[in-house]
Amino acid sequence: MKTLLRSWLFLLLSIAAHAAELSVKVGDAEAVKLTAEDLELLPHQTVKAKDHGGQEAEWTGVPLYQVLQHAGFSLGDSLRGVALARYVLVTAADGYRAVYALPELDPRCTDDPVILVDAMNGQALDAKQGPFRMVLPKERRHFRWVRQVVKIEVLTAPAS
Ligand SMILES: Nc1nc2c(c(=O)[nH]1)N[C@H]1C(S)=C(S)[C@@H](COP(=O)(O)O)O[C@H]1N2
Ligand SMILES: [Mo]
Repeated sequence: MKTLLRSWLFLLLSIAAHAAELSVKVGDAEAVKLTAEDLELLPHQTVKAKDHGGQEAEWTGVPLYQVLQHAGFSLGDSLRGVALARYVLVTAADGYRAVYALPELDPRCTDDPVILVDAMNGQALDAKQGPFRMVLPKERRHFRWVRQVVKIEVLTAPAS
């Protein structure tokens, strides 16, 4: 009985740990798994933006290009050639997906950040939003503010 309880507890704990794991996959390379603790070690940025309900909040997280860099993908010296046909696909726990083009992530191209947020108003994100959420403070609509991000992929648009 005790063993059964222990294995149940183990199962529950692994599910909880798994939920907080983010997979970053660059092309055909093996996916890199990131936990909330891994993300905490990366450089963070805080921005102010209104949530979908119009409430102003402070969002803290890691710029998406730096998450990619951590997983071994660099935007490179200049975005041109085949790099311009690459894009980032972000997938949520509920299957919601959104695409971001590389120049949108590059601080040399734009002042509008694209951030993988892990805290709002100094608190870790709740289960509805987090543990990770995309935040684009300058984007007027919120459809790319993907909640519960579980996967980030760098893909290449097929040649036609
Ligand atoms: N995972 C996930 N993220 C999502 C959505 C969704 O359906 N699933 N809807 C998007 C849309 S269309 C909007 S307007 C905002 C709404 O943000 P809120 O749920 O925090 O109000 O979340 C965005 N992020
Ligand atoms: Mo929306």
